[in-house]
Amino acid sequence: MTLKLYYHPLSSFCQKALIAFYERDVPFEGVIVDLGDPAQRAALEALWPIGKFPVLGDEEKGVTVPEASLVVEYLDRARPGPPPMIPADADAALQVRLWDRLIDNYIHLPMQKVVGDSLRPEGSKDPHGVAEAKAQIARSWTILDAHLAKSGADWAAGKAFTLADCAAAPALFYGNVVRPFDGHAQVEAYFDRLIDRPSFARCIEEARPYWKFFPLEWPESYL
Ligand SMILES: N[C@@H](CCC(=O)N[C@@H](CS)C(=O)NCC(=O)O)C(=O)O
Repeated sequence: MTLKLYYHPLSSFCQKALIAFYERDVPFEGVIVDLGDPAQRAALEALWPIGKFPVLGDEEKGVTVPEASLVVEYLDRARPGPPPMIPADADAALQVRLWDRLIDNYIHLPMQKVVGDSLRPEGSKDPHGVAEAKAQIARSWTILDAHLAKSGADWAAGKAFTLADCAAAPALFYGNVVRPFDGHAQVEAYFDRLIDRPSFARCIEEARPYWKFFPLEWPESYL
């Protein structure tokens, strides 16, 4: 086994990468990193100075791959096999990357902002930034809802499950906690498909023992 994934089961960006492993049953050695432990954080930073996970190590090739989208893309090349997370057709691949970027930048990162702010001590909170982040997520629900209605497809970038859906699953799961879907029927139906997908259902189950460390209240429907 030469693929090592440095991750934590509760981390949304790590779940994005894990989904791609589970979609194709790609074997890997998982290294759970506790960022609260200075030695483990230092070891992660030695691999990738930004100090964020997931990070993939391919020992056979001597390659380190940070950033969830790149981990998914690397897996497609290093362990090819159906279903590809990025289609071979260049135009289709562009759509997949577009929705991956939209979901990361306009749902996932604003969600992180809201969660991160809840961990700040009193006196250092950023209510204006949190309001902006929630408004951005709300706009994204509207945009995604219209996109899904127009495409009529089950998945974010068409008929096949791709990198865009790996991005969407945890972004919607945690995004809905900080800014609920609020009756966007297409987003809700898409979310139901994502949580029924065995790869993501497995991520949710693996994260569940760590839910107590999440700083916000889980929706009733998740419990
Ligand atoms: N752009 C990165 C973001 C990764 C990221 O933000 N990971 C979070 C966990 S979900 C993290 O490592 N946070 C630790 C920290 O910021 O100290 C990616 O796409 O992989």
